[in-house]
Amino acid sequence: MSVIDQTDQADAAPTEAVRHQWTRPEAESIYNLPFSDLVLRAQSTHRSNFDPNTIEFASLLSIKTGGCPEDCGYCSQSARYDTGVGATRLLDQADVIAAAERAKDAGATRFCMAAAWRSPKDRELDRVCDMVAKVKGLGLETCVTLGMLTFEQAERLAAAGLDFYNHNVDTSPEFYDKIITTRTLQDRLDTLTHVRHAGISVCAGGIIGMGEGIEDRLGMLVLLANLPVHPESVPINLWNEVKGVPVADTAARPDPIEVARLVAVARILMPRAVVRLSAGRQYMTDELQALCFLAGANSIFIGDVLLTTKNPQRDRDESLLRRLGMSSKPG
Ligand code: SAM
Ligand code: DTB
Ligand code: SF4
Repeated sequence: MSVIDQTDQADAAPTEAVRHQWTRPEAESIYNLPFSDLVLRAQSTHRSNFDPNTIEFASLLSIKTGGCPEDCGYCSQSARYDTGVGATRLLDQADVIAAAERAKDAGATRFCMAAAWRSPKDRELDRVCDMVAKVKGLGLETCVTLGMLTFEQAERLAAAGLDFYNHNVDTSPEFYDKIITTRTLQDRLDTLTHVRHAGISVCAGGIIGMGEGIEDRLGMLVLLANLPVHPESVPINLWNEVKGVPVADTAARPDPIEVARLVAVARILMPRAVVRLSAGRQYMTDELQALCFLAGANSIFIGDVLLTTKNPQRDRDESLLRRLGMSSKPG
């Protein structure tokens, strides 16, 4: 039987305690609840921790695209695959600030800057730290995803005022080696520890639809939920199709009900995390997105592109949220 963390439980919501010792069988039995029971439990947990009609808007910018030495089998930016995505240099600060201003005008509250690196070099990190400080000065929350970090690098980002670091576990421990060989899952967990110890909030999630089983999707959530502190943000990405990568040969788009069930499990296992419907919303119907919000998702990326792939158009998102009576500002 799992043990409830007494310290966290004291101030936790009555519907779902914050726990860090979830088991796979527990996650499976929650996932397999009758759908109405599952969604009710997830929605009750959600309401105890968040305004249920508020969605966080995050905006994403690729500050350094392509030419990445890593072999992540899903990614258009790996130099190892012929995907048609070319390598760029690190963007100039002025271009990044201009993009952040546009994102703020479009309603984003968080600005995420992503670089196709295995890990940043010192002089590259200096430039990203300057960008973080400037973007924060616009009144936006800042997030970066730059690959693996040492503790010292995380400390430098913290000193620049960085709010969040995104580094995904991507999939279950069992499926991981089928997708990536150039960095281990432990490497990723080490980076998350460095980020956490530097006092930066953690954004960590993964990808579904690469050919993994439901047990892998749940294994990924259990891994995240059993970190010593839950990630503050959990992005759930549906694999966005990319031609020329290994995952293109194994991918299978998840059944929509499976997606909603998984979001509900993420909400229940990590009651206070902001769960983001991240990549892959372009394949979701409005009805599926509505179900996912009901199941506890409360963040999206806005903007027509993510890094190298598409995201729903702004007018489609606006129409959906209007019809659902949801907005990015608390009601
Ligand atoms: N290079 C850095 C790294 O991987 O650590 C940061 C950028 S990387 C693009 C950030 C995350 O985006 C990956 O860990 C993966 O979870 C997600 N991602 C990449 N390509 C994707 C795709 N085609 N569909 C869905 N998610 C994707
Ligand atoms: C995350 O989990 N999803 C974002 C962000 N973190 C950096 C990236 C999605 C990338 C989708 C594929 C692309 O556009 O190239
Ligand atoms: Fe490189 Fe990140 Fe893409 Fe992996 S996911 S190939 S590390 S850009």
